[in-house]
Order: sequence, then structure tokens, then C-alpha cells
Amino acid sequence: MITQFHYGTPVETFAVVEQVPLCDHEQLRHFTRKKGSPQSFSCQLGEDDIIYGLGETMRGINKRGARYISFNYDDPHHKDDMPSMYGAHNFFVVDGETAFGAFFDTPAKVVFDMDSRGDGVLSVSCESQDLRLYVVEGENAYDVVRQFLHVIGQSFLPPLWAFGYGQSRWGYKTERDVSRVIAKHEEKGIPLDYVCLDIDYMDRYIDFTINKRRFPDLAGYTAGLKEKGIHLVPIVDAGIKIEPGNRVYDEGVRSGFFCKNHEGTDFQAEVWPGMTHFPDFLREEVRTWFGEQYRIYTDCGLEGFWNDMNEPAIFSTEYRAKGTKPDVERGDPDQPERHIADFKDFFHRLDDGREKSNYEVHNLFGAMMTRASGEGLDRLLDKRYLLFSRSSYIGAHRYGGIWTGDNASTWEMLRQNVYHMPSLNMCGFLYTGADTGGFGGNSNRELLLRWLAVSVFTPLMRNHSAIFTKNQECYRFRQPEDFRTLVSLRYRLLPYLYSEFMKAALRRNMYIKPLAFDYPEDGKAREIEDQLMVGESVMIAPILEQGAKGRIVYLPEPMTEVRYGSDGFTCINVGAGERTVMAPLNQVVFYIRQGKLVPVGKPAANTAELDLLDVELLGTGSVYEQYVDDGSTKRCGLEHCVIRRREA
Ligand code: MIG
Repeated sequence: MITQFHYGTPVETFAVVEQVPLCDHEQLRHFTRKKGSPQSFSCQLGEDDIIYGLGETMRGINKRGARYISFNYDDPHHKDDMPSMYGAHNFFVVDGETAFGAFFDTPAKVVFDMDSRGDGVLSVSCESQDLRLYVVEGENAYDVVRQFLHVIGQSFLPPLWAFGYGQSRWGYKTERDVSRVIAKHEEKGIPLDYVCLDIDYMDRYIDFTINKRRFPDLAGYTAGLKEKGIHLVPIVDAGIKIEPGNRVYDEGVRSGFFCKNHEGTDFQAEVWPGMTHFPDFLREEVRTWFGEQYRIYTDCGLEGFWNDMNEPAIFSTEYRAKGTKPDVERGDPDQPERHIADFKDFFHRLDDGREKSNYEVHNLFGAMMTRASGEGLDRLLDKRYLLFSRSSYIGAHRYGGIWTGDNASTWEMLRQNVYHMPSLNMCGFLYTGADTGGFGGNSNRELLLRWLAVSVFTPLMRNHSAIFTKNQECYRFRQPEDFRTLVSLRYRLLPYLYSEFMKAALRRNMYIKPLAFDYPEDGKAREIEDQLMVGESVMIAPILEQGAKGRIVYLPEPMTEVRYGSDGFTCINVGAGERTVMAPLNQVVFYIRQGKLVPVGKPAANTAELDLLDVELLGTGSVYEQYVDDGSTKRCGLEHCVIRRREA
């Protein structure tokens, strides 16, 4: 059961789309509210209570024992104690004797103290007086999550090709660079579905432009690649360069579509293109206009995009540059001062007529950019589009996916990728993934292979790295055939992975879950964070340590152990309990639950070549419900499911 409580005059966030009954304040049972600034909501935890949720935050799947802050923020140093990442996902579940969830629906800063002092107190401090609080009661943690997923609406549905392997790097500048990446994948037999274009494809980093010298005929080039089954995915940044004569800039200024500064003129912030204005994405007419701008890309045949710098990230502002920054609070221990100051320096005009500083509605900015792009692309294209954003808020999951930003080529970041997946799923973000191999720093052969073995199971499977780091395309390393094996596993599993993703989205379930959600009565399963359930049949237990030749795996029930290597799949049935499993770098081991099936297809060079229907069945089950469509129709429904039976 879900109920909501209103405090003050909440800002419309569009997070919840289903009707939820409104209660009186006196009916709030799970929290004690303390008025004030900030206002706080607290409760006492049971000794063994687990806290799930909070989407894109650091640390493990159980969030208990630390503080987290929702204040979207571009910081590439993903250390365990970093309080804020790029997204604000204010939903969590307390799971113990009983299970309940809470969603603090406010776009302003929220601090979640999840028992950091160890005295069993959970407290949530909300900077704004205006908020909606949703409380969910359920039978267990997963039941609570499913009710929540129901009210926030269906996940974005990407096309099939978005489930292929993507190669990306900040540093591919020209058509030649991209062609070389594609040719190398072909040469080494490594499957590939798309290549991302980072900021260098633009003319001087200006949104909605194409550098004509680097891509003389983007439409022709895109069409040629499509024939090979390869898509291009350009980046779009949040700020519009101040440059009279640039149509998008001129239109935005003329129509009053940009955020304002203290003086009421268009706010200026320096980002990649130099000084820019920020579109006021919180207004519908601005979103409609911004979404329309993607036409210059869709006219070139492009169908996939990534939105960046939309926390928004700011290098400098007009005030900082002039040294005339207005007075702001000092000494916030949680955020560098400039980030608070910058966001207090510009203003949105909401559709309800109110004016709010960005600081007050901060966490909605990236989400509303995603919404603008998603709705625009939906109007422009007669098929499904790929979109993933860096910044987000719950609700944005209906318009696009997210990637987890600027991680690094370290084993901790690989582990964090594993922890992020179920937490993001709980908050609606099913289409997600991390920069495989790591964005910052130098990757290496072992790390990339182990990382691919995880990314095989994440909806977004993209190898991305930063400029000035060592190149980490699969073909750069010794024995590229090992990389071919791991990437081709992805394609062989797509009949299952795509089906499970689509069913989860259409039924508003999670796609990747913690073990405890499928085995709520199993005390040991409740403690395990480095194994995950993927769809209804599969459990993964990835190797996350350098030099490890294997690991201990916990099986809550008897399962089929599947090993995939250069000679295909081998299966053995194994009993419940702990088990030591060895896996060389060029093999992936995963598990199929008792009585379940996994359909696997033939190897393919990309999804265009893949036949989702030409499958064999692995596992001990007798039937599997497989979702199959053309990979691009907008009319997706459970009627696309076919039942597969294991032959006796
Ligand atoms: O300030 O476009 O997270 O994926 O490669 C860095 C360049 C801007 C940050 C993104 C990253 C991207 C990079 N961008």
C-alpha cells in the first residue's frame, strides 16, 4: 500500500505518475518529523534491518552505516565516502521484521543519514519545506519496490541494438577514427553495434552542430554504417554556446528559454564550448523546443544519444570570472562552496509561475533535459531510440537510461558497478551500465576482461575511456580472441537478456536484483552483495579481484553451473551451498536457477544479424516465456511473448 503526505507547496517533479491517496500529517507512522530548516524525518532501525535503494550512490547494496546526499554533482573521484553522484534517487526500503519504503520527492538537497553513528537512527533531512513524501508498505523488500516501480511508471524501452556492444572513447575525432575502430572490431571478429561520438564531433563543442571537416557527410556515413549494422551515438551537452548567429542560441534568447541570473538577464556559465546559457528545462515549452533540436541529428539517420554535463556541470560562471560572487552560505562540509554558490546564482521559472533558484530545484535539471530529449525523439522517430543521461532524478527513467559517469580503471569501480545495478533498478532505472574498463586512469587486459564478464549482463554494455588515458578497445590487447569470446557471450545470451529486460520493464519488475529479493528467507543470501540475480533464471557471481583465478560462490538452491568459453557452453548441475569456482580470464561462469531455462542464440557480429528465435535452451526447467519483437517497434506488449518448451 502506498500513501503520500504533502508539506508546503511541492514543486512538480513528474516522478510519480499513478494516483496515490493523500493522507493527513497525523497519519505518518514510520517517521517522526521535526520541523525547521532543514526539516527532518527520522526512525529507529531494528538491529538487523537492511536499507536498500538510493540508486546511484557509493558503497554497497546495503546502504546502512553511512551518509548520502542527493545533490547532483559532477565529481570523477568516486571514493567510498563521496556523498553525491550525478543522480538523485531518493527512494529507499527498510527491510527487517517488516518492510517499508519511503520516497522523498523534492528536487532540493536531501541528506540521508543511514545510521552513520551506529545508534540505529535513520534520519532524512530535507532542505526544502516543500515536498511530497510517499510511504510504501509491503510484505517484503521486493514487494515494496514493485509497488514503487508501479507508481513511477514504465521504464524507457530502448531498441534491440542498444543491447549490443558499444565502443566509445573521448578522443575519437574524425570519421577516420571511427572507421578504424569499426574495421578493427571486424578484423578481430569482435561483435559491435554502436560507436559513441564524444564532444569532438561537434563544431567547437557547440550543441546541434557537426564539424564538417571531421564528418563531411554525416548522413551518408551513418547510412553506410547502418548497412553494416552499426549505429553512431553522439553526445549532447546541457549548455548552449553564446554565439549570435547560432540559430539555437538566437531562438533561445529571443524566446526567453534560458535560465536567468540575479539581474534578470540570461545566466552565463563556462563549459566546454566557452560561455553558455542553460535551457530552462523545467518548463514544458522549453523542453519541446530543445527536443525539436535533435532533428538535425535524426535527419542524418541518427537514433541514439547520450546527454552529458547536465547536473549541470560548470567550469566557471560570470560571477566567479568577475570575482563578484554574491554572498552565499559558507562552510558546508558536504560540498565545495563553489558548487552551492553557482547553483544559487541562476533561476528557473516553473510552469506554476514560481521562480526558483537552481539550488532549490537542482536535482531536476538533468532529468528534465532527458525528458526534453526523450519526448523530442519520440516525436521525431517512428521507432524506439537509445538515450542515456549522466544526471537524473526518479521519473527520468521513463525517457532514457543512465550511465554511472566518470568511474576509473580500478577493481573498486568494477565492484561498485555490481552494487549500483540493483540499487538503480529499485529506483526505476533498468537501462544502465558503467563505463566498462573504467573511464579515468589506465585499464589493463585482466581488468577489462573481468569487467566485460560483468557488463555482459548489464543492459548498457559500453567500453568508454577518457582522453589521455591508455586506449582500451578490446583489439588493443594480447589475444583479442579472448575478448571476442566474452563479447560474443553477450550476443548469445541476448535472446534471454533482451527478453528479461523487456518483461521486467513491461511488468514493472526489477531486471537485476540482490539475491535477498529472490530468497527473502535465506539469511546467507541476505548478506551477499557480490552476486546478483539477472532476470528470472540467472544468478551471476563475478570475479572482482585482481589476480584471482576463481572465487567462492554461494548457491541458495541447486543450480545449473554454465561455463562459457571459446568452445561454447558447458553445463553441470550443482548442489546448494558454498562452492569454489575457477574461471580463467577467457571464460564466464554463471548459474541457472533450478527449474528455469535460458534461451541462447547463435553467435552474431551485431544485433542486426541476430535471430532471437533461433535458440537452444539451457537449464533444468521445462518452459520459458520469451519476449521477442522486431527490436524497434514502439508497440511493445506482453503479447510479444512466446512460450518455449524443453523437448523431452
Ligand atoms: O568534462 O565529453 O562523463 O563520459 O567522455 C568531461 C567528455 C566531459 C564527461 C563524461 C564523459 C565524457 C566527457 N565528459
